[in-house]
Amino acid sequence: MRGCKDQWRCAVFSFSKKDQATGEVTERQLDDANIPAHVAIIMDGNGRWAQQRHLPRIAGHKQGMNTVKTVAKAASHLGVKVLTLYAFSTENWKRPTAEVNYLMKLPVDFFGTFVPDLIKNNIRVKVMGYTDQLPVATQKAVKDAIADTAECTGMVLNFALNYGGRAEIVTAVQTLAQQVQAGTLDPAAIDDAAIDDQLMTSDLGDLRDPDLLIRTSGEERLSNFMLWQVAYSEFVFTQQHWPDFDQTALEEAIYEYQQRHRRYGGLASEPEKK
Ligand code: V07
Repeated sequence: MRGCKDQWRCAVFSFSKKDQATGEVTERQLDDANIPAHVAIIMDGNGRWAQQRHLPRIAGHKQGMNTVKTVAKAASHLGVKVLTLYAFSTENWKRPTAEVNYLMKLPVDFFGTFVPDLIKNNIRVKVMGYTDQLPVATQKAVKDAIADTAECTGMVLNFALNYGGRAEIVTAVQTLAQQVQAGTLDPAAIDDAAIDDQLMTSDLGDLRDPDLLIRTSGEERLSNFMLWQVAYSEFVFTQQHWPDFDQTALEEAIYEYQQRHRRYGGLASEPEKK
């Protein structure tokens, strides 16, 4: 296929979609030169997925974690550089205690079952959020996952954990205000880049802003996710609940992204971008 030497890698760029209603199969081709570098996903619908099966909500979260594993590997094979996943928001503490306790065990579970696979796939774990407020065992699992994959040079799997977009901006503003008060920062020097540098995505450098934001399960809201960073992102919403999302669903979303981006082909950046 088109000047590509790696058979397996190329195979994933061509995919077929089956229409559930008509049974019609469509062959589609992804443009491997236009894979979004940073994909962010709001993993919604675990509870609804479980409810439809008369299962407890936590069964949906468990299945959702397995989907994280599938989608992380698929994204990495497609050439995505950063995959950011909204795992737990600052608002999620309002859920029933038993559910929160279960969610807090997921990073531990994930670490115990998936780190060797991550290393094999050269995937590095990163976490953004107020992790110091998490239970100690959860913090340890997160730190271990980061440490054990620190040498990986491929895709960054970035979990937003106890993350909130407004809180992130508030923290950044407080830091800048302290620098102004200390006399080390001129208010006139506060620009886009100065704010970028104070956000939790600063260590991602040029890859800090998602090119593509996906939200599953039919909701079409941002829900306090990466408010600053999605200023120029393409948004793709899918009906599938997160546990049903898979490699084909990811390819579909990237295909949609590429359809929208074709019109900018050859330009350094789209017209409205700074
Ligand atoms: C969580 C599974 C995915 C669906 C959405 C909610 C439930 C993976 C992690 C995780 C986080 C940090 C880390 C390793 C793994 C996770 C929570 C929930 C709280 F270092 N999935 N997942 N964390 N869900």
